[in-house]
Amino acid sequence: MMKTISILALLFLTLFSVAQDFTTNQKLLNEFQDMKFGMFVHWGPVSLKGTEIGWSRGREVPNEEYDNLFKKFNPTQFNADEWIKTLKDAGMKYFVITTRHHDGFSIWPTKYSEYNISQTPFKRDVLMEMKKACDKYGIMFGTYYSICDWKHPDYPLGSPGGSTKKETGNMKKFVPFIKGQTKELIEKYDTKILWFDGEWEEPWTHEMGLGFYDYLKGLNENILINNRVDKGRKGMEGITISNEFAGDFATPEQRVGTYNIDAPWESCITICKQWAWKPNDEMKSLEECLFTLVKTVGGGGNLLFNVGPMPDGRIEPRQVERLKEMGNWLKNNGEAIYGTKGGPYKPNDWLASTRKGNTIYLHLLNYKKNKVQIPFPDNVKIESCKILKGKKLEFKKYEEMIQIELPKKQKELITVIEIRMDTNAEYLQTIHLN
Ligand code: FHN
Repeated sequence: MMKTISILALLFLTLFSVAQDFTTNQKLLNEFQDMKFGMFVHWGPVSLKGTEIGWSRGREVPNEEYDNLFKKFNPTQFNADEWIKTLKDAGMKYFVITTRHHDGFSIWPTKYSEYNISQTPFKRDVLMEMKKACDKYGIMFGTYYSICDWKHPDYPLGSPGGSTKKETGNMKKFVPFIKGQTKELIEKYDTKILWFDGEWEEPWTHEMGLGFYDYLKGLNENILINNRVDKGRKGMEGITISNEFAGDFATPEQRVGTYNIDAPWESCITICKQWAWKPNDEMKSLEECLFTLVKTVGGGGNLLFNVGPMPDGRIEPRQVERLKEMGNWLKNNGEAIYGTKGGPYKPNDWLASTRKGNTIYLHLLNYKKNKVQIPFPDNVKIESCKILKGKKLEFKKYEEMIQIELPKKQKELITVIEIRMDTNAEYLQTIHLN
């Protein structure tokens, strides 16, 4: 009898472990990965102070003052179509906005908390307006949601930065709160990406993460959930330390993720320094923005590029201009980005590469030499070699190498070379360049 029970238990455990194989909607994941480039938005009443969202509460801005900023939050120049126009002009394909950050403020009229947009002078449901604008322009709509909430009485830790304890903390009451709110984001706003964050603190456990992932996929299997739903994220490197942890994609932060063409990942990086708006915040150059994009895509990942809109509701004109410049580059070179796979050459500081079907795209970064010599398999025949949408280039192959003659003065920040071959480039082994 005992023997059959232990066999049944074993059977159940194996079945359960197999069940751990998280139900990711592959079609949606492929669509997500093919998009490559998205807009991340960190925004809320804190933009009135120009300090960092969440972290400046109880640090630069006393809790009392921070928690009353919403009474003055009135972004009258907010225009969802304008934001999406900026997104499209940048060549971006999807959108993720902070719905509730660590500071606890919800930008939609949620029934689970009074501390939301409907209590501001602005009142309008900016989240629904963004959702509608995304649908109108065919942009995938995603929602950032912080698991930690340093203001909410039921969440055990508080500001500054989760460093204080709340007597009232009770995760048994807090988890139903976040389940309620995320149910609204799925059922009322039909979010396609649940971009979690704030999972690193002690009150949130692996068991809670697993349960929450299954709960959300139970509500709608056709959504993507990042790896910050659980406790498997390896810090800012963002990779998932093992497949016992839930999450459909990894999330390196403020860095180009490590080359990986087997498991989906997305780097989230700021166009300036701070996530939320800061007056005169240092903004990345066009070169740094484009190099970050091609190295990320060349490494097999997506880039979620962040802007922090101003308290009046506009995205800062200089940031709009910089994004437009990125979009102009993508207008000419988008075929070497969208829908490609990373590699076969691992990105370094002068080259990144992407591939699609029988074509490899070399992205030469600020490359001034008049020829490029890189390893290339002898058993692969080259049909054509040219500047993307430009002139044919002379090349010669020898001992597992290729030498390509380049036009004299390359003025481009990035010179993209298209190499068509007689075999599928996606099957080529990864080639490490010194
Ligand atoms: O604390 C947040 C930070 O404010 C921002 O939201 C980033 C975005 O990925 N994540 C956290 C820091 O890891």
